[in-house]
Amino acid sequence: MSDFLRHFQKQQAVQPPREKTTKTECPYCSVQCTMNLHEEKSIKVSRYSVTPNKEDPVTDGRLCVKGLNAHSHAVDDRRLRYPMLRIGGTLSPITWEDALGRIRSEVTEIQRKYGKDAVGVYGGGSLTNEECYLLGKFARVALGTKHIDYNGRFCMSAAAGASNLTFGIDRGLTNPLSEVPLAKCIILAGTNIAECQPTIMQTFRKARQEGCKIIVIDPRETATCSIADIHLKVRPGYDAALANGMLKVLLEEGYVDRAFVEERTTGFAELEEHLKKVSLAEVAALCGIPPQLIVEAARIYGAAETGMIFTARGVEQHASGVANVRNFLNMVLLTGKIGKPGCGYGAVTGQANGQGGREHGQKADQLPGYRLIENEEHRAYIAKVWGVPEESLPRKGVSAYEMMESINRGEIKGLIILGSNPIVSNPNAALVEEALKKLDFLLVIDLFESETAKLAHMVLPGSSYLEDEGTMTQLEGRVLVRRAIRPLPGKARLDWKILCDIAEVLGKGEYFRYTKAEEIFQELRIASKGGKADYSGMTYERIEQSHGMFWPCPEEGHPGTPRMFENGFAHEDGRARLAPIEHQNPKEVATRKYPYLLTTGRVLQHYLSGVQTRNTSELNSKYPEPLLEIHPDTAGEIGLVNGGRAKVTSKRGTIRLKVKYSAKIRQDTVFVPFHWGGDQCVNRLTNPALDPVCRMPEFKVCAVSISPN
Ligand SMILES: Nc1nc2c(c(=O)[nH]1)N[C@H]1C(S)=C(S)[C@@H](COP(=O)(O)OP(=O)(O)OC[C@H]3O[C@@H](n4cnc5c(=O)[nH]c(N)nc54)[C@H](O)[C@@H]3O)O[C@H]1N2
Ligand SMILES: Nc1nc2c(c(=O)[nH]1)N[C@H]1C(S)=C(S)[C@@H](COP(=O)(O)OP(=O)(O)OC[C@H]3O[C@@H](n4cnc5c(=O)[nH]c(N)nc54)[C@H](O)[C@@H]3O)O[C@H]1N2
Ligand code: SF4
Ligand SMILES: [Mo]
Repeated sequence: MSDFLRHFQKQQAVQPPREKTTKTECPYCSVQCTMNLHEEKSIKVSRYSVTPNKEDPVTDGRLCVKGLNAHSHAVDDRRLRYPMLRIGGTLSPITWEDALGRIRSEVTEIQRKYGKDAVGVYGGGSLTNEECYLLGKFARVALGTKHIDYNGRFCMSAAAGASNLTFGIDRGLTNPLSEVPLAKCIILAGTNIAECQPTIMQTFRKARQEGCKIIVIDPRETATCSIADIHLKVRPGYDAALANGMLKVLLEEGYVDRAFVEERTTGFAELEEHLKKVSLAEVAALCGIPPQLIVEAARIYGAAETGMIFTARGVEQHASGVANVRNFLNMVLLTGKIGKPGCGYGAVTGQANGQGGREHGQKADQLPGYRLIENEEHRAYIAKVWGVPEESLPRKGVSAYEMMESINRGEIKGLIILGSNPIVSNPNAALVEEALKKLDFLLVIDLFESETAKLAHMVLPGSSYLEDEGTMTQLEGRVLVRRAIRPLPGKARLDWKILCDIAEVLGKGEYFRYTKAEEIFQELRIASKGGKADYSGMTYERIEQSHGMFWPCPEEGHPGTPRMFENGFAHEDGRARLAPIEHQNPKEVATRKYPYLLTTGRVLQHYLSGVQTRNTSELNSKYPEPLLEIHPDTAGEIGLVNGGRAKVTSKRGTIRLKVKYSAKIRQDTVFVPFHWGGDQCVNRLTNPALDPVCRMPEFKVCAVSISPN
């Protein structure tokens, strides 16, 4: 050994690795668990690990397996580090200056030739509130296009649509999670909390220990069923019918809270009339559930002194998603179980900022603070905040999947995507891929070379949660500040800064001059003032002092609003709307050619289109490929073996998957998680039929044929 090496080794031995611990938040789901990132720095390498923040009041200091490994993708060497331009078929590094110059010429040329609306913007719910707000402003002011929408269209739109119609406002959970243990009956409809928001399972367990009865509605016996007293194994697509059956029991067996209905709702007579016509036997047959079990479930909810209903994508991701949710809201209102401790409703929000992401203007019809782009007063107010003439604000555009259709028809020629991987997560994904290939200019701002980035003309390296500061609104409606704790890798830039840089080269820089995220928040506060999602009373300082603040918070002295609807609903007359809901069959039912129902969703280890979690070996090794969950009897009929391969075909395409027997799923239904792209992308099969109100696609049911492969 040379003297130098000996010296070097000795040095290393005497210098213990330097340790640094910083507080951050998990970037994945809507619980937004806070955690500590530990960095152990020795001379050459840094080692990272994550531990829970024991003081987190929401999770009681827990993290799930995704959180425990959340540092992994963010510090990965495969992160994008330079802007890249497609030259001769491959993406090659270029400078920011060249990239921005190219964006200016592409965007200007497309808009000159085809008009302002020929460039679209597509956002996501993992961005901070500041970025969601800025993206909406960027589309309307820097590009002047009406075409902006985001992935929350596939996520929260049905629950939002239903809550707006019924309550006059949409905040995911009407009560803080700390009230869950006060409920004596909880209905979990199409929500798999054990795998999708694992760290809040403890609060439901606590409720159960206090004597709460839990009813789970899901075509599969999921891990969440471990806390269920009753499992209603509904046929996918029949939730509204099931709710009609339960409502009928509530009505006929005297569980209606007459005083509440009288004082705080409208529409009872119409609902009563409708329920008279509902046949429980028919409902039971449609849902594939014994009628007695439906009656029992309704009685438990009806008789309970307090109760809460939660829905998630199982109920919502249907072409009848809004109607489905509304029928569960009918149950909440009919029994008067809202606006009191332990009584309420929750749409269990999905993405990290799934709640804030839907409030501040990245939706086609929306302006900040839940204002509407077609409302003249709202337009005038926001135009004033932005300092632009009202006439310059575009009108409303179309929903996320409809943007893809518009691209496919050649109407939209340029697209800017920030924080989404649409060729994996859109329904009818093969068409979406074809459409994106037709674009004159596709710009993707991401952390990795995602499936969608691989198709792009230009890819820009954006920021991860460790580098990017801003506020996130978690599932309770609680706004949290997340601080930046690491430098950006390579030449990556902050997502919001990239938007400002593009605005600058498009000649609109004067509207986008911020030096830090907090300045954008100050503007967002003003823009949301007087809107439904009012953040105007919040400051970073106030938020940090109290582990988050619940909106609405209309003044600086205001404490925020943990529990909604204590005294009134948000419609002008203060009343909530009961509404008769006619059950509709899903758009595809089983036929001779396509005899099985396919439903889709999530597994514990992976997150959404999988780009981050597939790039995390600790997670990917535990669940490396999508499995077709199928009942052994059904598999036997088809001739599939456990661990063997199957071919699954819908009207839109075919994919091939590994088979996993599961006696826990209905015999007429199969389940496939959607975290993979390419030949394993289940969205090549899913049905893009859209809800008439909210434009949510029917991710949760389509008809398929299955054969051995
Ligand atoms: N591990 C993990 N956690 C996540 C995510 C993730 O990708 N991975 N994503 C986050 C996001 S963005 C979201 S939106 C949430 C989603 O959270 P969830 O909505 O809870 O997740 P899903 O698995 O999509 O669907 C929930 C359940 O609906 C059931 N289901 C299917 N069809 C029907 C039906 O017709 N009726 C009923 N009643 N149930 C049905 C499925 O069997 C499934 O168990 O999770 C968040 N958390
Ligand atoms: N079949 C089926 N399809 C579904 C669903 C289903 O249940 N079934 N669920 C739908 C739902 S609920 C959702 S929310 C959508 C989500 O689906 P997508 O919109 O595709 O969401 P992600 O996978 O989160 O995509 C995020 C992309 O942005 C990148 N990214 C993550 N964080 C950041 C960031 O901070 N900055 C930047 N610049 N990039 C970032 C990631 O690397 C990734 O490539 O999928 C929908 N699709
Ligand atoms: S529950 Fe959600 S936020 Fe918490 S650690 Fe798991 S994925 Fe992250
Ligand atoms: Mo979602």
